[in-house]
Amino acid sequence: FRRLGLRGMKQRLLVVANRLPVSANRRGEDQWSLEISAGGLVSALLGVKDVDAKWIGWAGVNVPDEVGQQALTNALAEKRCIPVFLDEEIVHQYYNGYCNNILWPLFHYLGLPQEDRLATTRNFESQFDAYKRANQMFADVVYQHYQEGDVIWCHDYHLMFLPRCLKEHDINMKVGWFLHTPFPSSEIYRTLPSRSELLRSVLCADLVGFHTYDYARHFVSACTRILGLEGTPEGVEDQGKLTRVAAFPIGIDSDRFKRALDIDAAKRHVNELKQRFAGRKVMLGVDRLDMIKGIPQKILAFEKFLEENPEWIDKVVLLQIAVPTRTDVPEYQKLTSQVHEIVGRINGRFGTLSAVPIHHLDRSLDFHALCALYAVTDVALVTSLRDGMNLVSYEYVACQGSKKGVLILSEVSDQL
Ligand code: ADQ
Repeated sequence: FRRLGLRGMKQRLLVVANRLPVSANRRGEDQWSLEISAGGLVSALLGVKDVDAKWIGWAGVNVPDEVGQQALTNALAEKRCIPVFLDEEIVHQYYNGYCNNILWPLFHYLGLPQEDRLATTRNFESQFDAYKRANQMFADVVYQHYQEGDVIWCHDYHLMFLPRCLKEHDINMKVGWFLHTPFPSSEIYRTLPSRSELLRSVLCADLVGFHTYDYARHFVSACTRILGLEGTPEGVEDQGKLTRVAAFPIGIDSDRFKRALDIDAAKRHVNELKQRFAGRKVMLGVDRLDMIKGIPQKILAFEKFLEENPEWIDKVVLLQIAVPTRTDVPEYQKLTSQVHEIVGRINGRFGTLSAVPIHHLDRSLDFHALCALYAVTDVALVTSLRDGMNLVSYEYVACQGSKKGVLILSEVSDQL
């Protein structure tokens, strides 16, 4: 924050991310309930303390009527959140289409969508257009709430166009942009048709941050190779204007996890889990149900382990907690069915009358239940095929205390 010029509580921080840290559910015409959402960006930013921060983002629901919008705005204000209202069409094109079907797989080295390439090409322009319109809608909400001196912190691949919209509105706004995913090698990034426009827009920010030095280096190479700009040790220079580029590896508030285990609710969960799995070793997976997390690969590896070590059947359990995500995107629907099919087959193959080897839950867990699982399990399996950082690995270690379970971390994860 200091690098962006934020000097204490007198200045405000406006965090802008695609999703707010809470999901909204409608209970009546003007009644909303709010629930904290599970995901890395939210977890990472829970650690932001000692700043006067407000969060601007989409609440994850379509609210076409004014009464509903006003009621939701009021409910969110109590949580220091400000909604951006996106209609179904723009969500389909911008979020499901351009963000989740194009940028997300590309940034994780899965390439542009292979299936029906021609349809993707046909849709590409309209999706990119929707992406820019959506970013402008976020910018419009920022302008409504901006006060001179505020620092604006834009997050992730959803909002690469936002720094440009903000600076076009007011060149003096202090703008940072942080990417939570990997930034791929320029060889991969250059396959994106809108590569130059997006890079130029991100470069409008004053400070651009990545989890690792490698991602920052890839970004600078993309700017030099694609835009012909000059990379310097501080960042990227364009006609005398410097955009600073740096690595800011994200972490967790580890004390929050340790403290949670002192609460009665967590202690109850710990005791229940210990009784339930007594006499067996427990391996744990906690992921959003996303193709980059390598969930089918993890489950198949567990099957291979049982196949090669039959003495472990009935003595070890894999507990996979997979919170559903992007459920409107066909690729994610296919992944869910694939995981269910593999789990069913392995449980049929190795299960006994008294126990099954894999417990798979398609849902989010509350914070104390999650901490209890991290505390009692013997092994945590993080098998991402690529991941920006991966906070689950940190959370597991923070909750283990003196137990010293084993963290098995994919060798392509970037914490190594
Ligand atoms: P994610 O891909 O969401 O984040 P990750 O960093 O592992 O991945 O964070 C997931 C968070 O969600 C963790 O805090 C975890 O506790 C929580 N969570 C996951 N499954 C849950 C479940 N079933 N129930 C409850 N909570 C659950 C993105 C990038 C990452 C990057 C983060 C932060 O993809 O690479 O580390 O942002 O920058």
